[in-house]
Amino acid sequence: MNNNAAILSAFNLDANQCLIEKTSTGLINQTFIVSDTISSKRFILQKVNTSIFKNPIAISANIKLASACILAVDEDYPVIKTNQTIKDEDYFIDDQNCYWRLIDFIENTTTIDSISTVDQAYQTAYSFGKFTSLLQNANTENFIPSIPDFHNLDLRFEEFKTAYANTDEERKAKAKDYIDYLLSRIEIVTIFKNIESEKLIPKRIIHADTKISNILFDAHSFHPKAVIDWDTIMPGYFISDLGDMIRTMVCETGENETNLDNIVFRKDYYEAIISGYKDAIQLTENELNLLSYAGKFMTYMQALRFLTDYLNHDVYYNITYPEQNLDRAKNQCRLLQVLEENI
Ligand code: GN1
Ligand code: MG
Repeated sequence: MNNNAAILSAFNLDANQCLIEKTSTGLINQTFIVSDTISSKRFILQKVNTSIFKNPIAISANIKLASACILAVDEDYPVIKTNQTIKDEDYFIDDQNCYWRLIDFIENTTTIDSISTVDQAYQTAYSFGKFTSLLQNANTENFIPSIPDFHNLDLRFEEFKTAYANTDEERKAKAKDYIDYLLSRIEIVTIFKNIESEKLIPKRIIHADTKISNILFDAHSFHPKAVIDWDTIMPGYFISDLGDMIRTMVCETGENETNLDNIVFRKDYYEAIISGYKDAIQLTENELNLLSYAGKFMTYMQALRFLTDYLNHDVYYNITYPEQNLDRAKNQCRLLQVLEENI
C-alpha cells in the first residue's frame, strides 16, 4: 500500500503508531487490518474496487440507511460502523482517485471459509434471513443498487450471448459442451423472466453475497455474531440470498474444484439452509413455492457468469491459471445438474 500515511491521517490516525497488515480474503476489494498500537483499536481499511463498484457513494449511503432501519427494530444489532474522514466524508480519495474507507473491526470474532457442520449451515441461513427480515419495513426504493442488475438473470443471459458472438473460435470450441448445456436449461431464465413480469414475489433488501465467510462467528462460542460485507445490499429477490447459500454450501468443495466427482449433494445441509432461512423470515406463498428454484437460479447464473468471463478472455474474475474460468463454469454446470437431480 503506498501513500498510507496520507490515507490514515485522513481518518485521523497516525501512521507512525499503526501496524498495517494485508488480508488475503476478497477477490474484489483490497483489504488491510490497521492496528493502532496506542489505543489498541483495530480497523478494516479497504480500497474499493471502483471498476466493479462504480458508485462507491451508493455503498456508504446504503450501509447508513440499512443500519438506521435495523437499529430502529433491534438496537443491539451489530451494524457496520464506518468512520468518517476528518473532512466528514465517507471515503478518502487519494491522488490516484482510489476510494478508501475505514470500518471498525469487530473484536473476538472469527470467520469460517468453508462450512463443515450442518449447524453452521443452519446458523448462516438464519443470520442472512434475519438480516433481510429486519429490513422488511425499509423502503426499497431508497436503496441504490451498488451494481445495477447484479442478479438480473435475463441480462446476464444477454451478456453471455454477446460474449459468445464476440469470442474466438478456440474458446468457443472449448466451451461448447457447457454452452450447449446452459442453453438446454434456458427454462431457468424463463422462470426468472416470469417472476419479474408477473411480480410474483416481493423485492426485499437482500445481502447479495451470502457466503459463510461473510458471517462473523464469536471466537469462543462459535455462534454467529454479525453479518458483514454490506457492499451489495440492494433491492432484490430472496432467491438470490437463499440460492447463493445453497450454491456455496450444499457441496463440500467450492467453485474452484476441478474434480467433478467431488461435487456431491449434501441433503442434510440443504435442509438446514432451508429451515434456517425459513425460521428467520416470513415468506409469502409464492416465495415458498420458489424455494426449490433458488439454488438452481443462482448456480445457473454463476455458471453463465464464469463462462461469459471465459469467453471475454477473463476480464472480471481473478484467475490463477489460464482456463480457470472455464473450469469454474464446468464445476457450476455439474453442481446445477446435481441440484436438479436432488431438489
Ligand atoms: C464475486 O469475490 P466475491 O467472492 O466476494 C462476485 C459474486 C460471485 C462470486 C463467485 C461483486 O464475489 O457475485 O458470486 O465472486 N461478486 C461480484 O465466486 O461480482
Ligand atoms: Mg463480497
